[in-house]
Amino acid sequence: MARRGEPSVLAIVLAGGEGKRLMPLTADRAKPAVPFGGIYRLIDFALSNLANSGFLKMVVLTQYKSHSLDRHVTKTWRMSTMLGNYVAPVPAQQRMGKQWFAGSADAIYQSLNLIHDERPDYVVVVGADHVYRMDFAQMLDQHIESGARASVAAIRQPIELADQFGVIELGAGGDRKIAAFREKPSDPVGLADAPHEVLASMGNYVFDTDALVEAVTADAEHDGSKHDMGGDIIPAFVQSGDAYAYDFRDNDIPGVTERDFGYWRDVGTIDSFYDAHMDLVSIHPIFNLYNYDWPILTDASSYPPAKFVHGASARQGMATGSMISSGTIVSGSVIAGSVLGPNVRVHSFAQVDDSVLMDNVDIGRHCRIRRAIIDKDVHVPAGASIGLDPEEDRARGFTVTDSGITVIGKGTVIEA
Ligand code: ADQ
Repeated sequence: MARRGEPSVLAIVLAGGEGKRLMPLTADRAKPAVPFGGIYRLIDFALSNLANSGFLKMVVLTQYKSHSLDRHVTKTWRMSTMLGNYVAPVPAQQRMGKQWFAGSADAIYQSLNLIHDERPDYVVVVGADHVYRMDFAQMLDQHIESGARASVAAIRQPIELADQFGVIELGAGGDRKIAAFREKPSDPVGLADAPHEVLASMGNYVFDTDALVEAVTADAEHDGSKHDMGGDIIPAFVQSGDAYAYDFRDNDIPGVTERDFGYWRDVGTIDSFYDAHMDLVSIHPIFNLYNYDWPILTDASSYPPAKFVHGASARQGMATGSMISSGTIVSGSVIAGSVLGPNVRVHSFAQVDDSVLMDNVDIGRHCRIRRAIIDKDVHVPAGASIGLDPEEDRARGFTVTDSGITVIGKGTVIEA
């Protein structure tokens, strides 16, 4: 419920992404449902940011392999509806015919009934696959002040990544009006004050409600459109002179320090997903999960605390530079620089370095694990090595990135 005098806001979370570049982690789940940081799912960052911003009416548009995403949103983010707040997963509606969603704008078009039911003053549209903290209420304030009909959150990124982002060019006027917007350009132009950088769209938008409804409706009737927010809708607002950029550096978050100021990671590839985990376990975390002034929320499991014991090995089970989730037992083995999810077992004489182990992974005795991501429910048999020899890992059917990260998909059976 909006407080009296405050604008009413509906948040739409785009959570239909396929996440092809995160395979095999997205083999049977949507990208926003991919586990992150031991106990979270990627979508928890977007939903936590919205909740902390005070925007408590959220619809989550899902489509691709949405089962585990639906379950997570329903189970973890269910709210009391007494005050009119909700987080509702909404599967592809197919209201306009049998076709699957064509793109993110089509997803919104097919769900216009949600906007009509809610009749908000503003609609905040956010992606669901980034790791960051952001106060969308500050972006809304600027949106209202600027007179924009559409605002696009913007962050500087290295120019070599321009083909992964919508690239914004500001006008010469010194205000933040967007003069040009090109989705994933192959010939980007650097910024005047930083030729090796571009101003990238973060995929988060604020719209006047009627402007968004008009834009996605007009787009739906346009045959040549890919029905994509970044590719079609934002460029249309730019053309009519109604789009403004919101500079992420203006976003002031409680508890954020110089170390994690401006942190935003698109974890769309295995390497970036892995690197963002290493950011969590660095000594002075550059992404600080322990900032309770802007908490990242998720399901609080009822596992017992993590435990470190002697196993058959004479050495004490131990972990350094690591995050170890509840229910995990490290027995007579050593963990370093790693993130372990809930209910993992690591048995005697094993060594796990610089790795990400998800729920219920079981590491047998004498195993050596290095620079690996092991998805849920994988049992690694005694004596196995993973991440030490890329050729051997590939021969065993594991995914190995060019930078040498080995990934083992959920439930993979590994031969002894
Ligand atoms: P991409 O992430 O490549 O670029 P897209 O694949 O449309 O764009 O994904 C955006 C968000 O929408 C993701 O959260 C995805 O899960 C979701 N999504 C995609 N199709 C959907 C559908 N049919 N239904 C529901 N959800 C859907 C976008 C912008 C760029 C910007 C980058 C920032 O287009 O301009 O720079 O995000 O990472």
